[in-house]
Amino acid sequence: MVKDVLVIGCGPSGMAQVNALAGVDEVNVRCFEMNDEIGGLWTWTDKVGDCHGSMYRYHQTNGLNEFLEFENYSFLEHFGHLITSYPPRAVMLDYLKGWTRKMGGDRFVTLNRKVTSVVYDDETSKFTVVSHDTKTDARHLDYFDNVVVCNGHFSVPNWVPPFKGMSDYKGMVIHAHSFRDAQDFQGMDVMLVGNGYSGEDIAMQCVKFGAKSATITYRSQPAHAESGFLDWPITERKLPTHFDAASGEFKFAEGQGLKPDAVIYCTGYKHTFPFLSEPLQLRTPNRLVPNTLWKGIVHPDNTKLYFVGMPDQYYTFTMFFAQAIFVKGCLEGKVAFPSKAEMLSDTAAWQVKEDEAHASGEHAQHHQLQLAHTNDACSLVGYKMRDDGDLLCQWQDDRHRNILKYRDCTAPSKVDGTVSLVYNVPWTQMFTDDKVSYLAWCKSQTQELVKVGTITLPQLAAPRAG
Ligand code: NA7
Repeated sequence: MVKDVLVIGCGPSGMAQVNALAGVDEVNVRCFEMNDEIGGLWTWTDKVGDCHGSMYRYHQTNGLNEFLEFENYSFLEHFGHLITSYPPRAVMLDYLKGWTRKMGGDRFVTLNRKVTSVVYDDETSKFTVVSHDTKTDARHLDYFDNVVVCNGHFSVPNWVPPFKGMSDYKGMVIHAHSFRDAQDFQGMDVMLVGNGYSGEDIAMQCVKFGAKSATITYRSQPAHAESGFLDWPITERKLPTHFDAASGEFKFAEGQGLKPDAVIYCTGYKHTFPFLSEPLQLRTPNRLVPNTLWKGIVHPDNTKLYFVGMPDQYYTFTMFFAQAIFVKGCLEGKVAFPSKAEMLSDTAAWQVKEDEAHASGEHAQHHQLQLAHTNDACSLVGYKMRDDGDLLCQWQDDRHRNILKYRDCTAPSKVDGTVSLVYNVPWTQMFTDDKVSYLAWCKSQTQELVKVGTITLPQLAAPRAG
């Protein structure tokens, strides 16, 4: 019997799922995406507030793109020439869209369609799904045998309690979710709360585009104690203790107070599924092995409900595709689901391993755990995710060596062995995110390298970049 399957969201996870299911005869797949284009996190809007995206202008990827590259779709196949390892956001979006066109997943997507309710009916064994057309507000009612949740988890800010006295602070206060353009902070002293990847990158963006200084405040430990930010006016300090209205300063346990013009909370995001009915909810912090989900994917109370892209991430695109292949296997009846108790105990055992990896303090143990956990699922359907441990270690080493220069580094492709280009403008001086001029330069540079015999490239079909 053909199964009606709904994929919710068409960011990289949803794309992976529709692509994995394209051409599967037993499945009639549809995907509802509330945006007016596919790409999720990789799309950009200047809208703030009640919107899904958390992307900011001028963002260049902050992980080596070689560990994002799909085994069945090289960058070379897409662009027709080499690119750099940390391209502008729009270039990655172009690649993702090209992959989805090639795989045929795009034909299942309905844009401007926001899912507002998903309820499971025990009598019919189907999900009742209510969705709205965001342009016309027309309401739709559909029934599905299976649902795959791919709505991402970098949209809803994890606001933390304000500092004591903060209500007297008169400067700008936003969460990273609403950070759109570093140029808005020119001439300002900025304080960041939280020193994860957002805190680090938003601080660097602000200073690069003209902020006077950035102070990254941390709760647990400094992230850049060894290498620092060289001569850039970026410092890391332990969180302030309170805001002092009399002096207009945030006060710290040690050292001088700080009078920032703006405070940006970079305190992470919350997994949120407002459209799922209570029995279908997933409640988890952002961790490598999410709470309760069997193999990081299957809801233990309803094995017809899957989540793709929910773990905290070292691996991203390739992991989403691996998870999507596992879901495909579930839909094809290849996976025998154990009892709920067995599923929960399997998840708990993986979480113990995750805790051990955290305790070790070794970066490599985290991504090794993610690889092992994903491949544990994939082994049930005869698939294996590529091991990019060496690239992940290189990326971390490059960052530690020089946080301002890691985006100028190169790496070999695991798919076709080609080595990425060094861009003619270093990241510290790149003030545009223009895709067209970036790709034009990459194309002419590749042609030049071929002409002088520095490289040879495999014979290619016409590129699919759009
Ligand atoms: P992350 O990686 O979740 O980082 C959140 C940061 O916020 C981290 O430094 C936390 O400190 C800090 N935090 C959390 N709660 C508080 C409170 N109450 N007070 C102060 N600081 C706090 O989010 P990002 O947005 O940086 O990165 C998003 C994803 O990008 C990330 O998950 C990766 O997958 C890539 P902690 O270290 O926990 O003490």
